Amino acid sequence: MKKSTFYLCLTAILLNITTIMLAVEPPGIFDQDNPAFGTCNNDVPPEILEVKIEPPQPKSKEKIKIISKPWVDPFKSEAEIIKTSIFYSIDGMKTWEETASAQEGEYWIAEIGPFSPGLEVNFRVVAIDSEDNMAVEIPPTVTSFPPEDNTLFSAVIDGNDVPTYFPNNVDILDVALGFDDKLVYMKMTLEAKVSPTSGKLPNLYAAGFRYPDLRKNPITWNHELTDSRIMAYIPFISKIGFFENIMDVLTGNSLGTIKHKITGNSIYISSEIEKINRDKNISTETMKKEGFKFAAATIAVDLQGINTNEEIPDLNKIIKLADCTSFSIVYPKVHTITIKE
Ligand SMILES: [Ca+2]
Ligand SMILES: [Ca+2]
Ligand SMILES: [Ca+2]
Repeated sequence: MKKSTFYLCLTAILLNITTIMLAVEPPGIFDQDNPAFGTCNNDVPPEILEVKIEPPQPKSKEKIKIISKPWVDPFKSEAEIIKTSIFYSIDGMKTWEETASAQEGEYWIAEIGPFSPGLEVNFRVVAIDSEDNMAVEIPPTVTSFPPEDNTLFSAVIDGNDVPTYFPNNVDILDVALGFDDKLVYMKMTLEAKVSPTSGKLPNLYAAGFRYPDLRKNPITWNHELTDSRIMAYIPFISKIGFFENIMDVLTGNSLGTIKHKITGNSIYISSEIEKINRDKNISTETMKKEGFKFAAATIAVDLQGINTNEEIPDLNKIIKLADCTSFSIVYPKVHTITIKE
């Protein structure tokens, strides 16, 4: 038995958690072999263990090697890194150029430059594995709300899914994140206009943030997103915000200070970065350095099922997954090089 399978079984037995992300899709209006779920049970994203440049203090006329070490924990996932890209900016992070990295053993190496003296070069690393999960560095460049598109960056991989399985208003096309010093900004884009219901059931648009995540605690699994911080919108009951967990989305209150805007096919929500962190003993700075786990899903929810006399409603009965994305480790950071004479 694989170690990860063992942990899965052990956790299932120990915790008996009900969840939005079932290994077997829940019955209901979306009860088919839904391809929109993609690889959402392969939830161990890659991380970026190391990023360095050579030479360490590049001069003009010198090419710069960017050497990164992305990794997927082989005890938890069979996936491998298949692509690592460097995105660099020489105009103060307004526009970005992509350069692919070449694999050399456990390192991925890209070459940029040379650049003129005094220039500030920013770069960020994005690594993708064979399950479409990624590790992504996202610079803190947001200056307004809703954020400008060029200050937001794709944080997961998804796309247009087969329309026969569910309406386009719950088909996630992209989820982008952005940051400033204090806030995290999310933009979820659907294929059709954001709307209150699918069939008879209200829609729930959700993005899960998890820190600490399964990298620190091996006895967690894909269902850990149920207990993540969740940015969510339920248009049917005008509920929007950043919530402690999935139950609070349905019955509790939002955390922190929320801004939101709905424009056609897109949902924008912002909140404080520090609210992502579930462990008060770990600083927000450490969390930024280590990155947090992220994924998004759209869900049809039976709100009437919550208003029963049961103290804890059975999430399996009231929640039906429509679309879900791949998983990422998101690092709110950017690398900066100043070119010497
Ligand atoms: Ca999908
Ligand atoms: Ca579609
Ligand atoms: Ca989709």
